[in-house]
Amino acid sequence: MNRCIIGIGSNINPDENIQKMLGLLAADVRIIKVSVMVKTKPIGITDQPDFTNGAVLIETDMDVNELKNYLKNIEDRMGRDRAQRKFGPRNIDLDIMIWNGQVVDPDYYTRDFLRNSAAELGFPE
Ligand code: PH2
Ligand code: MG
Repeated sequence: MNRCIIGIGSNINPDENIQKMLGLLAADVRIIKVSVMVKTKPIGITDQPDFTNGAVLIETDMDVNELKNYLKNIEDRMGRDRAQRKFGPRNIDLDIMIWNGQVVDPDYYTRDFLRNSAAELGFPE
């Protein structure tokens, strides 16, 4: 069994989209804990709505690549527009941040909200 902390971001109908995403996720992995969601100022492209960011701790039998593809599939099912700019608005963004106790997303080191969410979910041990 693998343990993973997934970073969550949204700046298009965030409350609705994050709830919907958690419902989809719960069908396929074991959700252990969801962090609080916080409002954050947009990084990169600043001329866009504020983000809601948080994270979720899960357990899954999927390996890291399977989970990556699975999360992409959730983003697609939720109608994420991949024509948007890299740092532009998104209705849901899911990034594997911690995999079995290892940081795998470099944004962890530069974004306070990611470190805060991970800490709330017990990382580092
Ligand atoms: N994600 C981005 C670009 N900018 N800004 C905030 N506040 N939160 C994000 O999750 C975020 C962002 C693309 O990865
Ligand atoms: Mg992201």
